[in-house]
Amino acid sequence: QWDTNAVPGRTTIVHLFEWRWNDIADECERWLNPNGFAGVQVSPPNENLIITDPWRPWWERYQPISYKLCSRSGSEEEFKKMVKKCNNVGVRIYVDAILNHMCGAGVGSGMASTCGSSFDTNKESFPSVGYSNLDFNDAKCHTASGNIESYQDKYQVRNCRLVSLLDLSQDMDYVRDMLAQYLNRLIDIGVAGFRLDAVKHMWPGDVQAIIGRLKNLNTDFFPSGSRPFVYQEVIDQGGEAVSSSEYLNIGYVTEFKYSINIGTVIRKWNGQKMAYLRNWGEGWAFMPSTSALVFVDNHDNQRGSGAGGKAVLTFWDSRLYKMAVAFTLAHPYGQPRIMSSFHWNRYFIDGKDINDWQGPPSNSNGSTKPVTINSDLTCGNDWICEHRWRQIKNMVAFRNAAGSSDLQNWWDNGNNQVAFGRGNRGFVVFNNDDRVLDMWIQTGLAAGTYCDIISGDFMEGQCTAGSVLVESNGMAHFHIESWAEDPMIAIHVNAKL
Ligand code: QV4
Ligand code: CA
Repeated sequence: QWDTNAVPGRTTIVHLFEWRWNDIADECERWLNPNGFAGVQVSPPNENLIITDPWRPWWERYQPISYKLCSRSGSEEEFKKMVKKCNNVGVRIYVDAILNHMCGAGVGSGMASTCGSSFDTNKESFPSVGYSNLDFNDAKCHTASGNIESYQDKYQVRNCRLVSLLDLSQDMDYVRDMLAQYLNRLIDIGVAGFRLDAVKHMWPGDVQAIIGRLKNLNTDFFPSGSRPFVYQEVIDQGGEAVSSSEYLNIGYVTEFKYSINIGTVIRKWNGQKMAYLRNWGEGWAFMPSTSALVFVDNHDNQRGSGAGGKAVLTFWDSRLYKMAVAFTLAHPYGQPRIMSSFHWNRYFIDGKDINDWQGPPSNSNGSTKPVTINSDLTCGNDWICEHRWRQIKNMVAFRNAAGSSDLQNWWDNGNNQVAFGRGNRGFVVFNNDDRVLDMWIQTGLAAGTYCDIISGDFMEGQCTAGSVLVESNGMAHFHIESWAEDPMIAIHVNAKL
């Protein structure tokens, strides 16, 4: 549960939010494998409610109708093909699994679902799973609305409905069976693990019991005895009845403080400065590094929901975002996940984005548009593909090169110019001040010329842009203008001339 099951030497997970299975399969072969990505978090593959008001929001996929594998991302056959193709090139698949609930309570009945399964929310009936009203928590919830009304009461948080979503009783054998069966089917297909949705809203003992029923991974792709990697979505910024520490013995947990704080520091809000990142990680009261799933933004907080508010950095603030992602990938704390987004018509009215619901680029019949690739290797059809941005793609390689080397040779100017190395494997320098950085700094690297993988690529033994000369004593000279498009430099041993 704590091993990503990645191919050795690969470290970074990318969330290909709302991508089609066919596109992910292609991306594994043409981009993720050649660039050393560890794996992909995919959107929920199971059947969900079709919502038409608003028109096909991305969040309809968080309203399950059954565990059949058909969704806007594709069919069961396509899903299987993707898993196989990706595994065959050493890229793992992690499934976003919704175990807490089914669809919203007020939906009614019908067959407006992505595989056409019927349901009736008035009777709490989901025939294709066999759930009836006996399988939901209603009797255990004591709020007037039946919804979670206070996050200060752990019983409400676990036993009442999250925004009216029908709340499953994970303490019941039948529910545990259905959920474990769903996950085990995915394991048989060859997935490497799970992002568990809304874990704060399930009792730790119940989550544990379900995970305990899971098989080992499919030996066509993994060594025998391999356990699924598990990372649990628990938003804990402090101040609530439920804390992330309750789940650390089950698997990894999302560290939302990471996302909120890295945004605040890089934006230089609240008097924060990069020099304070010297003790980043546990020193900032984050959970232990070996439990922390870390990210600059996720699919919720990049559009203002979840947690983090306006501090969160996203592709919309690309310059600062690249710095935050580069810092995250250079720093040894946590298991990183990077976001790959689609464009939506963000439009703020009174501070609220009225289009935050918009789903992926789609055709008029609601089908998701394919990811097209432009000649400059960026994506078309409104797919942002942050994971293809040179600076981000090359920092994934940096993290792979750094491996388990310790953070060393920290340097800062007491303000927003900082630098650090990873043993003798890699070194990064950031200038987030409004004055030039012009310094000799100890890198800890062996003498030689290294490509700056931020301003260019290391290709066929050459640097396509800047390079850094490390002297025999490990010192190197760095010059970074404050107005540079990317005010940072990164070098590592796998991009050495
Ligand atoms: C609304 C009202 C309710 C009302 C109900 C009925 O808010 O009070 O009772 O109508 O009329 C959508 C709508 C939401 C609506 C709900 C039910 O946005 O307004 O309720 O459907 O019809 C995603 C979206 C949600 C969306 C949900 C289901 O973010 O907006 O709700 O999908 O479609 C907490 C949790 C954390 C959660 C986070 C967002 O602790 O677990 O909120 N994060 C995860 C996912 C997230 C997902 C869910 C959980 C739910 O990352 O994407 O929510 O699966 O912090
Ligand atoms: Ca619950």
